[in-house]
Amino acid sequence: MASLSRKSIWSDVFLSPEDVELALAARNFAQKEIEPLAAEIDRKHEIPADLIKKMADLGFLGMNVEQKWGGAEMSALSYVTALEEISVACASSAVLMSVNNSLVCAPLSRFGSQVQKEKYLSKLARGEWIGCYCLSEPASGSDAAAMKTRAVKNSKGWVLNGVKNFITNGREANLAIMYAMTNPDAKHKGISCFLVEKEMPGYVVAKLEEKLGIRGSSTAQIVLENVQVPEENLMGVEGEGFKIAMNTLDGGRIGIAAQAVGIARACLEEAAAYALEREAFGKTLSQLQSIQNYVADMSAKIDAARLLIRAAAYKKDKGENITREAAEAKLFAPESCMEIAVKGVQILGGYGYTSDYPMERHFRDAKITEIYEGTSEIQRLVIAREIFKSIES
Ligand code: COS
Repeated sequence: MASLSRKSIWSDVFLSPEDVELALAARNFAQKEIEPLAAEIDRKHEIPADLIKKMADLGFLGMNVEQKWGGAEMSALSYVTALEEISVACASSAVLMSVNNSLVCAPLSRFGSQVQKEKYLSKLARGEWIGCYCLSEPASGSDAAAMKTRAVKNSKGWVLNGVKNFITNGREANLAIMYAMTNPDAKHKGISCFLVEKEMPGYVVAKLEEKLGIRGSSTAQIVLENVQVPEENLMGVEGEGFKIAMNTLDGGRIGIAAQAVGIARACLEEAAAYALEREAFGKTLSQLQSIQNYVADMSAKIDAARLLIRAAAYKKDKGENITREAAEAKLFAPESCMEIAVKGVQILGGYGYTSDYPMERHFRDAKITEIYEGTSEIQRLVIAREIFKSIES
């Protein structure tokens, strides 16, 4: 693979000195330990277990969890800053980190009982266990409340049956945050949330998806066949699972937005380095106005996306509701990322279309950020609803 003399193009705006230190440490780790493996991770469709362990040892898998539960107890702002750096190196490693932090440790920290935290949170925060988040199904993605998975009460707790689709970390996960209908007549108010262990009989990782991008990250179909879940593994209140799911996704969405900024930054850094080296018409590409225009647009969009993310993280750290801010970041960063990846490939021309350079991987990785944890269409719906709600109230 060809290599370019890239420089990091980032911003420390709104970061504390500790956050800057963290960003530099995350970058140093990502450049030394992750980036050299990124092409192989993509090709082999697997993140090496010892790399996951290294991420865990640095505290990257439980960044916001309290120290007493084995976490790094850092802010949301620190989390999105570190995640951006990991994403520049490898989007697959970044999504494993994002899901474990935002979609698994976060709801357990917020809604889990003392017993549930004692049993699961420390293992997950330390990265001894990996978690996954099971909301989508074969026939329900955006319309999450239309799920068919059922949980029926019996003398020992709950019996779960159903199929969950597109589950990130599904191959590695030891614990699933699992949503199921406990009262189908009540629609979204009949959804509850369960903690389901991979080792519980009837929990089957049925299929691994072949994907366009983030190929190192596993995406599984999980089938539940009469899985007996103990009563104490109901998380939160029965019937409040949908609210847990939505609240969790508010936090998750700023993580995916940070992943999109990281991928976009990789595109910009590589395209700019290439444009400084490559000559055409007796000049370097960097001296051609069309290329300058592309680079300028890429940079402005990355900076704007990052500001949306940091604004949402800042509000989250103050304990405020971030439904609109998270949806705006999750809308703007991924759509910008996709545009930037298209421009990145264009600047490298034929080389951008081959695996000689990492650009084609970034291009493939970019697309999913517009889809998972709520499509761009869903983010627009959420933003518009929040705007009208704020005017009406
Ligand atoms: N935080 C807390 N509660 C929320 C919430 C949030 N961000 N968003 C909605 N709710 C609550 C509502 O307040 C409402 O509560 P009440 O019943 O007490 O009024 C309830 O949840 C239902 O909300 P709503 O009527 O908005 O639900 P809808 O079915 O119309 O749709 C959308 C909600 C479309 C926004 C939701 O289904 C969604 O986000 N879909 C995308 C799911 C997704 O991201 N999937 C990706 C897979 S997970 S990787």
